Amino acid sequence: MGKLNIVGLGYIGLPTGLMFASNGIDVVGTDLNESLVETLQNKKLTFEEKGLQKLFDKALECGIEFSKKLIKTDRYIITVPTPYIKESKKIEAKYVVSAVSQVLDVCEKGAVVVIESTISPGTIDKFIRPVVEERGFIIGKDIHLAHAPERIIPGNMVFELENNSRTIGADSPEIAEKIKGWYKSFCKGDIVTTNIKTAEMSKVVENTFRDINIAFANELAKICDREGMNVYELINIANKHPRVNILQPGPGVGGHCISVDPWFLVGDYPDIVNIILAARNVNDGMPDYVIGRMGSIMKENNITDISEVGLYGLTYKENVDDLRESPTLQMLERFKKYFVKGINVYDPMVKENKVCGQIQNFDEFIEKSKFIVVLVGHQHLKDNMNVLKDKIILDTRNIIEVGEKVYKL
Ligand code: SAJ
Repeated sequence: MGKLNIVGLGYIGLPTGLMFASNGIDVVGTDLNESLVETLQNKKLTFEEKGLQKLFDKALECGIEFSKKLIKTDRYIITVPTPYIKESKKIEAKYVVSAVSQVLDVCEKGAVVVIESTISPGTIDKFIRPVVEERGFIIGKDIHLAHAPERIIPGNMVFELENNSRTIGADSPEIAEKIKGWYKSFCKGDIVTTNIKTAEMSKVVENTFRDINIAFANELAKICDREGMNVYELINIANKHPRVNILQPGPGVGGHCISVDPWFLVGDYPDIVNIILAARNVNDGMPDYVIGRMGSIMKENNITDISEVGLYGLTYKENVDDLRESPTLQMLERFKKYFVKGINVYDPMVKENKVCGQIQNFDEFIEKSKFIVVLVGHQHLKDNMNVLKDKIILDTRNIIEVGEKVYKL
């Protein structure tokens, strides 16, 4: 077998490539983003993630290479972004189609092309096969297609890469087994093989399940607020039941996965979806709900000056530096729309200023903000709880002990 070419070195491609390389596979990672490739070639990581530096060092020792151009080989794993089109809610397949097309320009005859990026069910049939066939390739002979969706959770990627179970969908059991052999180099979990469409569907369904469960928790938070009840206590009690496992309410569902994938099902099955769409709407409505809660807390405490208000946390969840689809960004968009200016924003994980009002100095943020809305439960805040004691707080992540001036979701 030739080198394993990882195409797309983002949040999934990079750790995956490093993991393969650290486990004895000859890997080259490719990305069109020249500065990203140069950073990696200069032995610097492009994002922060627990355990990634160690893995990077090991992969470098094992000889991983990074390239701006695709090389000729007989095996590729594609890990490029797959967003959705805002209006239609259907997948934007152009990046993945373009990556496959570029692979066809260079690959060896009989090459195996595995797509790891999340794709909506039927994407390979609808968008990839036609491109391959138009180019004169016979699928199953000149080229083999497969889908091996990733499942790793930002914040615990390295552990989950090694320990999660995986799914591999291919046109034939032989190709599925061949790919399984590659992943077995590091994956300690079960590796289940199936057809391509089931693999596509399983990934989207897993993230949709979580979205629906979070929406349920968010709806409970609203019910409890109306009843003056503590939603966290309620969920804690309900979860003592052996078959109940409710997730946690929060300011909204961000990230590039859970807030995106259910839309694929909404876009493709508009006449069938009910729960899936309702859950999306509940979760997408949470930033507005938090703004509403902020308004009533400000009124209750006679706060009229927005520059006395601080939003803690810009990332989509705790202890990551990823801002994609973050609830805080969604709230800031709303403020912009209504010409609300001057709110303070702080996030210890975001070292460059990305939004108006962002402050890099934590002490300055604390000093300016009489009312703090905790939107992300970073470890940083847990380590600095003492500075919050005289503040009015809306804690949307349930990380602060209940107190006189602490409001919960
Ligand atoms: N959230 C809540 N309440 C919860 C859990 C999460 O409000 O109880 C929020 C988070 O704050 C965040 C969003 O949901 O804004 C998503 O966070 P997450 O930690 O649930 O998931 P992601 O997006 O980081 O990663 C998910 C994972 N999918 C599942 O757990 C089913 C991961 O395993 C996938 O690999 C990843 O999506 C992906 O790439 O698809």
